[in-house]
Amino acid sequence: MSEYSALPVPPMSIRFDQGAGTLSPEGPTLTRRMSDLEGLFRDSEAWAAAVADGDPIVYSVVSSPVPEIDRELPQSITTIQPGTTAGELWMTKGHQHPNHQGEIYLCISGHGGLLMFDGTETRWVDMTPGTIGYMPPGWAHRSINVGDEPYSFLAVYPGGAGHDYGWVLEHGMGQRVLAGADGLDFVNYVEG
Ligand code: PAN
Ligand code: ZN
Repeated sequence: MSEYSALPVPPMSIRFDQGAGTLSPEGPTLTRRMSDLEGLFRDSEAWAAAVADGDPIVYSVVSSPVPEIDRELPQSITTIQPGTTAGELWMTKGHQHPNHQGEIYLCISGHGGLLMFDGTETRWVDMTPGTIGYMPPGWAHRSINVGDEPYSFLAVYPGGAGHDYGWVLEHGMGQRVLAGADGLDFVNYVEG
């Protein structure tokens, strides 16, 4: 207990209430509506129409009280609603960790996918309850609900990792994921 004599948070247990979608004790909660996803869907007119038509909640993120600071290990649970916009499955914004640190996701419920992009190559991890997806340092990541019920997953990441959303706006994610007639359609990010 040398440098860390005053811990920001004590040792604790944290409970997730699946029905309510809440963590206890809780930290910040984020709600991402369609309007928060500007510039991310392939069809910007369909995106604008969805914003005008009720601006639905696409996903929410509940966090524990563990702070996003170096050496801490924050956690959050993201729940993405099922849906498509011009065929493109609903998703998170996606980001890169500027400090290039690893992260894990654990699927809790529903059916999703984890799309990773290192600027050149893309990777896809199918996420069903019990699956742990690993994002190595330097891989931008986006989560996508590929099912017809809400998709929830736990994220655990280094507190000093930071979140760079501009990276995805600039570089894309390599691919997009659309709902096809017989399953998922992966298309190139720019052409699709
Ligand atoms: C996750 C994400 C969360 C929301 O906790 O932040 O799923 O996605 P966006 O941050 O891309 O909107 C995580 O990867 N944290 O590092
Ligand atoms: Zn992350």
